[in-house]
Amino acid sequence: MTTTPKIPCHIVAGPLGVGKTSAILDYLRDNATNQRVGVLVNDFGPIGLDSTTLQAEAPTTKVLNVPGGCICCTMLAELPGSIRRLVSEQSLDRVIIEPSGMAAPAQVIDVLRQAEQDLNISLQPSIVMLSAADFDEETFERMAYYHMFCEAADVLVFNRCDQADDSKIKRAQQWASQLDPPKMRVVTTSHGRLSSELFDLPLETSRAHEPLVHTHDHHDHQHDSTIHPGGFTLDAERCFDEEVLLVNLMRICYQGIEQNQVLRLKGVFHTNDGWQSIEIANHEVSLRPSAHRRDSRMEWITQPGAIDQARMLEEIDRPLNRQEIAELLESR
Ligand SMILES: Nc1nc2c(ncn2[C@@H]2O[C@H](COP(=O)(O)OP(=O)(O)O)[C@@H](O)[C@H]2O)c(=O)[nH]1
Ligand SMILES: [Mg+2]
Repeated sequence: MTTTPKIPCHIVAGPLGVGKTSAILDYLRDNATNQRVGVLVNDFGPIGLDSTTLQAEAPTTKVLNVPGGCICCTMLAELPGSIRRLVSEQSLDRVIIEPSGMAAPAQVIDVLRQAEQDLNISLQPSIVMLSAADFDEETFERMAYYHMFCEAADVLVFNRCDQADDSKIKRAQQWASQLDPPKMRVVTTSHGRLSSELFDLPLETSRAHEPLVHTHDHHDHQHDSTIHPGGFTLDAERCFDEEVLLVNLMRICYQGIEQNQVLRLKGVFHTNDGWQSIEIANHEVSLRPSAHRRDSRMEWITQPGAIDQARMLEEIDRPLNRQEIAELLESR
């Protein structure tokens, strides 16, 4: 019999772009100095940008990426092995798992629960994030997509409250408080700022050890073959023009590439204004200084067709043309 204490293991789930990585980073900022945290990220793209960001911003944290590509399906099969790798390399006080936004959280929880004993981990109350800005009673009642996330939540977080008005936030809280079985906590926040206490909720009161009430079985979760990930890495020496990058990103965010929509895009670039982290999420472009500066890299998901590396590079580095800029500004 081993008497090694079980390692608390958390899952932070939710749709693509809702703020999962932001929440994990926020936790690490406050806690990574006094405990050894292992983070397992299943990012959407083949490059593993979230894990790179996490590693750059929280260097003492052990970060492991489970490569995406085939997204949910791959991750489920590889999850126990990845956790084993993470915990065997060094002793950890805690493990946090960020499943891809495309994975059904209940399935991830089921896989973890089956492997709990074997991996010497103890599954903690699940944290599931949704966007307060997306809240609407009718939609949340109607769509299996939202049921899937809400049912798997022990702690339900409405993030992006900065993008929702007060009455919407109140209605979201009200709606969530009537869920059955009741949630351990319903939290509203912005930018993934969560109280660290949510990672220390007592297990006794958690529903984590009861079987989840599955109203949707595995067949409900089908791989969406119209969604295509892509990515590239480039030598650190190559320097991009920040303005060119930004304008091109705006174009592909608002207009797509040919008939394809860019659902999500993330990258880190060496520019004439230093290293910048760029992003398309929720139909918005953002750019901010980056801690990562080893190489330029980017990944994306498009729908309904795939965009290859060469084409994407050409799109983001395309020389600017005044008329195009004027049209772009007008179309906003
Ligand atoms: N306005 C706003 N942006 C947010 C919020 N939370 C996260 N973001 C931004 O949304 C983007 C996606 O967040 P991320 O944490 O990577 O989402 P993930 O895909 O769930 O891991 C990033 O650019 C974040 O900075 C929020 O509450 N409000
Ligand atoms: Mg993420």
